[in-house]
Amino acid sequence: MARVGFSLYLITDRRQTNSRPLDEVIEAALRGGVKAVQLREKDLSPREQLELAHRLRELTSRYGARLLVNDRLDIALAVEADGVHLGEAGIDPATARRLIGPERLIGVSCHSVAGALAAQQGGADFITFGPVFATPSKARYGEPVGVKPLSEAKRQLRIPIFALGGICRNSVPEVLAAGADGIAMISAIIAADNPREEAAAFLDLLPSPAGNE
Ligand code: 3NM
Repeated sequence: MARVGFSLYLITDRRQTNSRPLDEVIEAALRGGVKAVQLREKDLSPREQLELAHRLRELTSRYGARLLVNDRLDIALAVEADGVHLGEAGIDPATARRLIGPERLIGVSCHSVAGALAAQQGGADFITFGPVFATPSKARYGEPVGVKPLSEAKRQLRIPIFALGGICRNSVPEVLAAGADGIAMISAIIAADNPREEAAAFLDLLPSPAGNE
């Protein structure tokens, strides 16, 4: 975890903010202690993603948090993000590494033990693994895989593994017991009535130095 340095990974979805501006929700989560944010607004145009990335870069820097950009290496580089987050079927981590250099983080979304091993082999710094549980985020992430393959992936990986998909406060002990090094989520924080308090409550459940460097 040393290189990664956070254990709560917040993923954006501006459609789940209950009509609040995304920046406002992200800032509340940062106030609650979130130290890593992934910009994931795939349906925005590249220009719109770039503009949002600039704003989130400013916000995350202000709170000493990392910013990672989903898929778009160009946007990550343009705003001096701390890393990129790749899909299993996207640009492979080894190619991404050549483009973004040795310092920036590479996260990869994995859905199977084989995918997790391939991501590690390709040079990923960490992976998200899921969907562990049924996700209220509705999009098509496939059937929940449960905690068993998460444990199996953990057994075979050296890099940190973040449980993703349907994570709520109640499920944190189970995924930690299964071997997750951290957790990642959209709705539990983005759609929360009070994203600041929710983020802080999640961080309290995570082993120290949860969310902190
Ligand atoms: N990726 P929530 S599940 C963006 O399994 C994403 O790779 C997944 O949303 C994967 O925390 C997911 O609201 C959605 O369940 C997670």
